[in-house]
Amino acid sequence: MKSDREYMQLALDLAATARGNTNPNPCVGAVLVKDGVIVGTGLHRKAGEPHAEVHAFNMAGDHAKGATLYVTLEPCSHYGKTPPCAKLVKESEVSRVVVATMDPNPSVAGRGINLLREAGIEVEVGLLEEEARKLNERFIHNMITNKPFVISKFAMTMDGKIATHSGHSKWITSEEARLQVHKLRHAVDGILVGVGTVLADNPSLTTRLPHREGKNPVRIILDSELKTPLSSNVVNTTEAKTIIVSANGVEGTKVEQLTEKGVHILTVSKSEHGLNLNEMLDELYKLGITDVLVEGGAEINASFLRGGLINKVLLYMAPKILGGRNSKTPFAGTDIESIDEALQLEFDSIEQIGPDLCITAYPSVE
Ligand code: AOF
Ligand code: ZN
Repeated sequence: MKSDREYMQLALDLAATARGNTNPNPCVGAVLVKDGVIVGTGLHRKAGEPHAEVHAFNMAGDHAKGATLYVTLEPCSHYGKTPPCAKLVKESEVSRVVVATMDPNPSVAGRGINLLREAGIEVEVGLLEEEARKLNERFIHNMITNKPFVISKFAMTMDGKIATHSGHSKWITSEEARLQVHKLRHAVDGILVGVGTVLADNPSLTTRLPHREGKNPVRIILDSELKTPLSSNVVNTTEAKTIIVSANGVEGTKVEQLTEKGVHILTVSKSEHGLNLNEMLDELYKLGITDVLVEGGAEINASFLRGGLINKVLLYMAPKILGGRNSKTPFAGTDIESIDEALQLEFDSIEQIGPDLCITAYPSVE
């Protein structure tokens, strides 16, 4: 017989297979076990579709009676796009429910668990909780802040350079690492760069995956003076939506021309250091963007750093040393005097991808 932990791990693995496809909803997995036999499994595949528990109960049928339900997120208690799972769990007459973590959605937030306990079902909460919270880090952040989850991603050499003095940067990391970035693009709602990157590289910022179609994130360009050329790829390629974020008050023919080409112009106020990024994040969240991959350049990265808006860092490091006193580094911005003012992070993991390393870190919580 397998342990509770192993069944929960299976539920987490199932949930993770839908990563990137469930936005704005969380990834959730469920496993039903009776007398040591798995009688039902399910995962939430897409917002609007049934929740994980529904699939698991459909599979189990009558076998659910007296079974144990392992679910990675507290069963919901509210009527959203779908009916409450806690009600279904209650009616199914399972004898025990093991939950990895609570649902931070204010419409649920413990009510699902209470409902089950009140019905006399034994409920345990907290098994593999850390893993479950990591799986839904984006969703948890959304629920707490009503803002998109911001991932700062950059590729650099071992000596911390992202380009030569003239801006040459193709390529720092290997094809394998670049492919992983495309997988990441597939999983996020928005990808953000500054207009400087558009002018320098004319990127299309789409998801390109071999052998399968990728989902394109919304392209977000920070451009306070509307310098994005009408002929640029982000304006002219139609497979992904483009939002240009500019300053309140921009108007004139460029606005009309861009709008005519299908670009959404989002205006925000200007702060001392440029566009008000906090306000921008609020607006993007209202537009349904739950996470944003910030791909540079160095000034944009610095603006997010200065604003304390980075929620996760993905550093791709190539085994190269570039040198050069004028080579570019990932974060520019205004100089600070003391090392104490640095953003303090904690390393989470290191993964080798081909010849490169991918280092994941999160800002420390005080
Ligand atoms: C669960 N199991 O598989 C998921 C849950 O609009 P709806 O009806 O899809 O509800 C979305 C909310 O339900 C979402 O914000 C989160 O609180 C919860 N997601 N809950 O019990 C699932 N996907
Ligand atoms: Zn549910």
